[in-house]
Amino acid sequence: MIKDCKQQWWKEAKYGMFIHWGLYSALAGSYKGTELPGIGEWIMKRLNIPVAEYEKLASEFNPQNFNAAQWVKLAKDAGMKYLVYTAKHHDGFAMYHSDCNKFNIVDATPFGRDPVKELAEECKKAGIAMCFYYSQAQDWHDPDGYGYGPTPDEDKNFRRYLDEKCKPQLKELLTKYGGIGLIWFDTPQIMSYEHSKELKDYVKSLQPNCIVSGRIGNQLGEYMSTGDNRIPINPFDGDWEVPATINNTWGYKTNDHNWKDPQDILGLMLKINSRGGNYLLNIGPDALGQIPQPSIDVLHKVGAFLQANGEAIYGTQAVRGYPYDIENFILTTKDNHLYVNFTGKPSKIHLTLLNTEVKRAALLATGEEIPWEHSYAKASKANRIILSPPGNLPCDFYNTIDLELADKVPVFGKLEDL
Ligand code: FHN
Repeated sequence: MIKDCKQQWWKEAKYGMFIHWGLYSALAGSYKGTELPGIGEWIMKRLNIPVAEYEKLASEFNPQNFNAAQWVKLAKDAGMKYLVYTAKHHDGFAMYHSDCNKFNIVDATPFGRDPVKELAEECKKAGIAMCFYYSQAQDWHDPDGYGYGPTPDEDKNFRRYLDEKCKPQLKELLTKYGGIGLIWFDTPQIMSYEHSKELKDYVKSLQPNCIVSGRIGNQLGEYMSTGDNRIPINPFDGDWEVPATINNTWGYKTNDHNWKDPQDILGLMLKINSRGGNYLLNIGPDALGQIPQPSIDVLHKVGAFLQANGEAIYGTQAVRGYPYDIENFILTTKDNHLYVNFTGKPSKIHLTLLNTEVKRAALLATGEEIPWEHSYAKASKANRIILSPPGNLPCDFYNTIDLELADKVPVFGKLEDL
């Protein structure tokens, strides 16, 4: 089913910040000397930490270095347009001040501050959409949440959990912090169609413009959420998003050093945007509220590209019909502009099968015009544009040539015998 989230800001945003932060961040990937092999936020479940033991983490959770202004500034500098914060992950701990459940960062920790209040204020100032991740089905702290204890989920009183925790918390999130861009539901598991529908309707009744993410369950999401770190191989119709990590974990892990570099991240972003999607890139702050330095560094470098070349990203549409997969460039498009995002320092870029007239070719970052030649292969009726970028390129990792065309994209020829 083609999804339409109906919110223009989200369609144009293309790049957002995911934040996985919770009590699991304090364990940082190991418990009582046992190293967790997988993603950090699953430590309670995977290492069988009893609820009573896990609760004790709260009494020591004191992220003294949390600074909402710094986090939001990082998102802004990185060129991200929305921020999705884990208000409650599967461990059931609310990372905001919940009135209906004491297992939350204000009531259960010595920290005593409400990060959401601070983040929402900073987002508002910065023009970034504040959004929440909320684990609507799994709750390892509530006896009727999925995944709690050994009882099969089918035997739980999910209705009670919905009425006493999930819906009251959604109400808090959607009434206490101003306009919320979207709720990022996750892992619906065996939720019934009626339950997914009820939660979606509930969100809409509180904030009609708040988008309901793809993982509400039962195909009721307003955009398609791909698998984690999974990119559709072809341009994909409708609204969709790829949630993705910078290293291998969402929640902070001391020993995960498998950081992607700016070249990787930009390549992934361009690929996703080129196929019509949004890129939701995660950071996992630590127990003190500090964002790992490698994440900060990579986000700044990607941000530098976006500051110079953002026009080739924000508000773009999927590029449909270009028949070749060419290694050193990725195309993005908006109206009658085709953006050639290329790596390295090629002296020539061959763009074949472009069946329209080029009006102007220029580096997006500087406006410097680029010479191009046009050739036409009569037999295959194939047009070819050869671009000659300058030796001195303004940006690291990727540069962008803005081709102004006589027609709106798609304007590509078919693959035929040459
Ligand atoms: O189980 C979660 C996981 O911890 C993480 O939050 C990701 C993010 O997309 N979602 C689930 C797995 O897909």
